[in-house]
Amino acid sequence: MTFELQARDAGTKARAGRLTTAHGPIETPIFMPVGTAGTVKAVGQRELKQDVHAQIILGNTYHLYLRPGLDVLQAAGGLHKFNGWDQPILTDSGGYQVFSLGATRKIKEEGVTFRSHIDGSKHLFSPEGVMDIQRRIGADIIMAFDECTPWPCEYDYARRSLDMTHRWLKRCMARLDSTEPLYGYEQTLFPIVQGSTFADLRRQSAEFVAEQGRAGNAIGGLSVGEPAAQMYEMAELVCDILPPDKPRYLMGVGTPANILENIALGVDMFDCVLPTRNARNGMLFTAQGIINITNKKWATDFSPIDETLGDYASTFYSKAYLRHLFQAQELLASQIASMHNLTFYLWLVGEARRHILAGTFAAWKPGMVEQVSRRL
Ligand code: PRF
Repeated sequence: MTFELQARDAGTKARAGRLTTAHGPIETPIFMPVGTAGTVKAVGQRELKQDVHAQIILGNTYHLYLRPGLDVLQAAGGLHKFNGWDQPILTDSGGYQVFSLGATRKIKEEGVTFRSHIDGSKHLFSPEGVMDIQRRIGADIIMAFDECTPWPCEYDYARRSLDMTHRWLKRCMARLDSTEPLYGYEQTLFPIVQGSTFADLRRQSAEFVAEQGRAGNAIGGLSVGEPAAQMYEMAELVCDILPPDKPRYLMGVGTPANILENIALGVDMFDCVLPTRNARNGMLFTAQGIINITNKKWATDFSPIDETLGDYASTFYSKAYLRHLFQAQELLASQIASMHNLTFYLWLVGEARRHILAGTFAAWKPGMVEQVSRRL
């Protein structure tokens, strides 16, 4: 995997780049739609490619391991062959998903034991096991096994957890580097910076991760309930330490405004369930602001969902029709809203990229942050 830095913004720390994987290029900054169980909920692969213009999607180790399971995925020849998505895929390590299981999981040095949310069966995820699982799933970018600390978090807990996440990273690297890809193409490991909202821990973690010299790096443990100002402070501190010639991925972020602000701090890659999850509840992100499409005020608004984007879902269907579909609990409501929100997120990072390349990002960003945060 290679990363070419194409431009740096003069007024902020924003960058534009091109990441090349075995399944094609990714132009950064980029948003990656979340496809937890090998499907981006309510959006088909053809629409993801042709309408949404997604360049890379996410999968989750935890969900795919439990269902359909590794035997099925391996028999298919990996996740790309199984779901028909022939562009890049990233899998999260399952750490984050397992930790959110709450009472049914136990964290130890060896790894995490947990119970399946599907049938209650007991499992162990260890750094080595999670590397083996991600080999069998076959994503282009695979994530280290980490602990995402809750927020707020005691300093002592955060420090001990961070040390364990660093030991786990070493174990992940040893395992990955001593095994071969199963499907003939390269798989790249991204380590994850943790350290909660403690500046000294974040600095220590960013330095440790930078020293490992992997092809890309991630920032975890943010957007877990802390105030946005603290998220930005930690992201900036970490970006300033991580190597400039490698892509930086901020995990699980965020709102359109969060994404623009973090691009300005030097983040290149994002993922979040917000555009798809909120779409299914009728919350639409548009270039004019945020819409709750179930609101009565849209009942006779026959204008397109968002003319700015120019894609199929956003221009073909009207606000009034989409509202009706939600009122009637029609399945098409989720499809249109999810396609639209994802198209908007990809449009937004594309615009950011265009402005970085043109040298106008710093001047463009504040107005756009305001515009996309408005409630209509
Ligand atoms: N670690 C992992 N996945 C994640 C996170 C993390 O800290 C987050 C935090 N926002 C989202 N997804 N492995």
